[in-house]
Order: sequence, then C-alpha cells, then structure tokens
Amino acid sequence: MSEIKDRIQKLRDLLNKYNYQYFVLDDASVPDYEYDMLLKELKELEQDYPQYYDINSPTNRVGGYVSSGFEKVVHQVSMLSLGNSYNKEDILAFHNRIKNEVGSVEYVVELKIDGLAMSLIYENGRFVKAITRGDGVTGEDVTSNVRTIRSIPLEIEYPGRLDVRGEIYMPKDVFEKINKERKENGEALFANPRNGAAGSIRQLDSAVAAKRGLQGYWYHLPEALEIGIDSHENALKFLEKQGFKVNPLRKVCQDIDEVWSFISEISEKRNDLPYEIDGMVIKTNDLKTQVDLGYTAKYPKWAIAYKFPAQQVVTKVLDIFCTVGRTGKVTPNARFKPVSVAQTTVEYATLHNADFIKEKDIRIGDEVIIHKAGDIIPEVVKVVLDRREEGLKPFKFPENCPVCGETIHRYLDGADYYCQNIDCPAVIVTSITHFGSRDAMNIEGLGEKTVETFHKEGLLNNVEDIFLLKDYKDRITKIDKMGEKSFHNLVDAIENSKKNNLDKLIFGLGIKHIGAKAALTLAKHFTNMDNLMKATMEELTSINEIGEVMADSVISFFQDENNVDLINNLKQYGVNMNYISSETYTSIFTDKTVVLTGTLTNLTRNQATEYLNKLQAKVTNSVSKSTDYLIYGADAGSKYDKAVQLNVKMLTEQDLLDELIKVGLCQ
Ligand code: 0OW
Repeated sequence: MSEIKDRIQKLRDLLNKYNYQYFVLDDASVPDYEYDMLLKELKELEQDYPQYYDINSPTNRVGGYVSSGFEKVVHQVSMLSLGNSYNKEDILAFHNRIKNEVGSVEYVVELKIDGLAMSLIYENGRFVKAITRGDGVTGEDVTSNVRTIRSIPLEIEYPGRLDVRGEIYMPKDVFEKINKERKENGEALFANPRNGAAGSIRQLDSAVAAKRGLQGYWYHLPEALEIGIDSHENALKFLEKQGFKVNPLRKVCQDIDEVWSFISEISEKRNDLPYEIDGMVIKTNDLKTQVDLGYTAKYPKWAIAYKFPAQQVVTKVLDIFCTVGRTGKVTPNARFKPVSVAQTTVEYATLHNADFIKEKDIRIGDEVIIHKAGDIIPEVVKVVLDRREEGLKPFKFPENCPVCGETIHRYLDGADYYCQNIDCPAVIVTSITHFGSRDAMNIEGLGEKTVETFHKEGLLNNVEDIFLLKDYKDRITKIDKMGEKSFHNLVDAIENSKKNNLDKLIFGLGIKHIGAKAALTLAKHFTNMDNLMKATMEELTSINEIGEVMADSVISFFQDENNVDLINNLKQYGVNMNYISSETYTSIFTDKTVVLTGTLTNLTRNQATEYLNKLQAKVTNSVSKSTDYLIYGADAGSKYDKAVQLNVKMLTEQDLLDELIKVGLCQ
C-alpha cells in the first residue's frame, strides 16, 4: 500500500514542479499532454484511495467548492495601504522626510500592480489560507478561490508560519477575452482588469474563479526581520526561492535621481506590459530602517506610491457616426484607431453634439489628442492641426436620422438634434432596453441585443409588448441562443418585474429629465400612477427636488395619448402602479451619514442608495468630517483618500450586503 502513497506523492511533487515552471518561470518544461496524463493518473489514484486525500493536491486547482459567503478574518499584521505621490517634488519630499529622520538610504522601486491586495498564510510548508485586504484590519477568507491560481505554490520549503503579501491581478488579454464572452452573454462587463480580479476573487463558486485566468505577484513579508531577512530586496529573493512569482521589473536605487529615471523608463513601456499597473512603489530597502521610520495611522513612512498622470495619447479619427438614444437624441461619436489610454483600449468616444465638433473642428482623418478624464471616460482634447492631411472636409451633421431616415430637428434652446419619429427603431429599442434595465424594471435577460433581435422579429414594438412575449414561445425559442430555459427565465423575470415599486416604473418610462432619484421623489409624493398622471404644474413644482423643466416634462408625457394607453395596458397586465412605502429598518447605518464611492459589483449605485435610505442612513455625495461611513467598491478614488485622511470608517460593499442580510432586506 505504501507504494501507492509514494506514487501519489511523487505525482504531486512532479505536477507542482511543472506548475511552478509553467506559471512562475513562464517556461513549460513538459508538453501539456504529458502534464494532463500525470494529472489524470493522480486523479484516479486519489479517487481509488480517498484516505490519501489532500486539499493541497494539484488536482484541487480546478475548484469546485461553492461557499455561501466569505468568513471575516482579522489580519495578524494589518495590511496598510500606501501614501500617494504624483510628481518628482512629492518624491523628493518623501525622501527628505526620511533623510531628516535616518539619513540617506537605499530604495527599492517596483511596479504598483493594479489588482487587489492579498495575504497568503502558510503553516508547516503548506498553503492554508488567503485573506483579502478588506479594510486593512479585517479581510475575507477567499482560500478556495485563490487556491485555483496555478502560480501560487501550495507547498513551500519554509517550515514555519509565513504571511506573504502581494497583488492578485487579471492579465490584460484575459480581461479582454472574458469581457468579450460576457458581452455575448448579455452580462455586465468588467470596467477594468482590477474590477475583473475583484469580481472573480469574490466568486462563491471556485470553479468559476478557476476559469478567470488570475495571476499574482508577491512583494512583501511583514515578518521578514523576524525570520532573519535584513532588506526588502533579500525578502523578494527569499520569496523567489520559495517558489513565489516576484516581479523582476524592479531596481535598487541609491538616490532619488535613479528612482526617477527608473520610473520614467517604466512609464514609457507600461502600455506594453501584459498586466496593468497604476504607478510605482518606492520602499526603503533596509528593513531596520523601516522599523525606525514606522507608520502613520494609515501608511508606512518608509514607502510611497507614485501614481502615473492621466494619460494623453494621439490617435486618428477613422469615422464620425451618429447614434440615436431613447429620447431620440442624435449623438455624434468618433471611432479611432484603437489606442491604449490609462490602462484600457480606447476605440470610441462621444463627441457630444454638433457644437462640440464645430468648436474643435474635428474632421474624419484628423489626428487628435485624447485623454481619459479621471481614468474613466475618454475625451477628445484637440485636433493636432499640423498633422492634418490636405483636403479633409469639416464634418457635416446629418439632416436625417441615421436609423429611420426621418428629418431630425434641433430645438432652438439646445445644442442637440432629435429624431422625433416615435416609430424610429433606435428610439423603440433603446426605450424598451431602458425600461428593462437594472435601475428601472430590472428584467434579467432583456439586454439591448435581445431587444434589438426581438424588435427585428416584430415581437417588440413598444414597452407593453414586453408583457406579451410569454405568448410567443415557439417563435422566440427558434431565435439562436434563446432556448427553452432562457425563454422561461425571461418570462419569469418579466412576471417578477410587475411587482416593482412605482418609482422603478416611472423611471422605466423614460420621461425626459426624470432620472431614478426624481422618479423616487415623484412615487413617494403621489403614491400611485393615477395621481401622478393628473398632477398639475403647481403640485409638481411644489415638490422640492422637482423643477419647472422636469414638471413640464411629466405633464407633456401624460398629455400624449400613446403614453396614457401604455399605462392602461400595463395596468391590464398587472403591473404594480402603487408606491409601497418602504418599511424602515434600524442598523449600524441608522441616522448615519454615508458616502458611496467606486464601482460596486453586486448593486448599482442607485440600488445601494435606496437600501441605505431604507436603513435610515443619509447618503451624501462628498466626504467631510461629518461622514460616518465610506462604502467603497473597486476604482475608489479621491473620496477614498479623503476618507482615510479624515479617519472615516471604511466599509466594503460586502459589509453593506451583510447588514442588508442581517435586517432581512437581502437574502
Ligand atoms: N500594488 C502593489 C504594491 C506593492 C505594501 C507593503 C506595506 C505597505 C504597502 O504592487 N508593489 N508593494 C506594496 O507594499 N503594496 C502594493 O499595493 C498596496 C497594497 C495595499 C494597497 C496597495 O494596493
């Protein structure tokens, strides 16, 4: 029997070695086929001899554990974040503070990987736990998902307890591939690879996480000194020796000039890296110096992040084309030669309206400077005139709707052109899509592509047709990707949407100038649709948040017979027309001032705000001394930094969800 045990151990050692060579050293030493055969043999032996089961066996890299939630774990050593610097002066100031305290020191400069910080715990040479950074003090146990990352060693030589800190990230090519798949499945896209990594690490089903191509770079040993390591560079060498993936793009620097030139060198080539970085990290190399320098409440004094400036790049305008939104607004857009700006590939940008194009005199064929404002929306800054080729003509705004061909009109007081044909396919498709969108009636499976297809099939010509789709099963199940299951899911989702609160319906109607917040105000004030439909200008403008323009929009919407018919049809189909005032709940957020920032993964910003209102919290837009909580998602920016400075309590989206589960607002 021991020869079986030996064979199993030998296979595990071999497969771990091949994993290390393939995923850490990026050189495959055996052909995939041989690796797969060995893995198959090991799987069979483990099935035949379950007494040799070992969670750390390489056969468990494929995941398969489905957790109901992530346990909270308090870090033995807090996971601090980094102070920021934005230019050479900031870095010099950082250096001078250190020089004044401990004299001149050596630095190690490394890339700031744009992922999510992680702590790996090893005991007796075995991987035992992975904990997210969380708020720095308490994180979440995501061991089952992190175990599926092939480049993370499950066994190491070091026999004692070891806490290894690093960043889990999603490579750029993986991000593009996964978003392409999500787009095809009508799923919400990841905003950027960091979002992708965060969303994947929080998958409850580790088999899903295993397919997300996550990677990791390891860069910090909080207990390095205790295990006899004297410098950061030696800590990195120790990690490499133990089989961890450590980023080779780093430099030991004797002074700030050397630091700065290395930063400039990396800044030039960062777009060619296969993963995203949002800056660099500068650390004093000597570990005793780190202890002498110590920490502020939030950051180490011996390290600082340098953030790259928002990027501007030049690219070519290949085309200017117009799209038509649900209000009939005709928006011009530019299609560029694809270019990477601030960690994402930019191919399109809105050109807002005819005036914007005219002011900047943007022409098809022009070279333009584009810039990502706040790392989010690409903007055309200006045309590079001295590169303009001969004969490029000024852009002429179309006179007809690009979708239905009808003449388009421009209101005297506005900059925008509108298609006023209520039968314009673009207006129909975008208004139906809006009606079913997450912050409106939230009908899963009724994304823009599906609506467009159903419209082409003559199944959807207006909003009320949504509620008749259930009668067209045979026609719908013949459409590709719309099998029985998705048909029934869609019909159930449509049925469920009838129970939505009144504000969702009002927002879903797409009344001009009435967004989600105004819809909620109107729903609360009028309590049912009939009251709203007969509201007068005085009544409407008497409401604080409702101005003249909004009131006028509501009145003219219900003066249109088509819309009155729509409401009557929806009533017949059983769509809820009342505002069910939300019962209020007491929780940690009761009577607290809360700010939301960053991209949330499970809730939209409006949904989170609505829940917080139910919990009797006051949701505000900016962080101040009176802010009690900051709830942050991925991409948390300046609000996060300000909250840290003001010592505001930081909570994750999961903390909010936990509170909602506790009071019974969420399952
Ligand atoms: N993102 C990074 C990175 C890095 C830690 C050690 C003590 C305080 C910061 O690549 N290369 N080095 C560190 O050093 N931190 C990094 O990221 C931090 C972790 C938490 C917030 C930032 O992402």
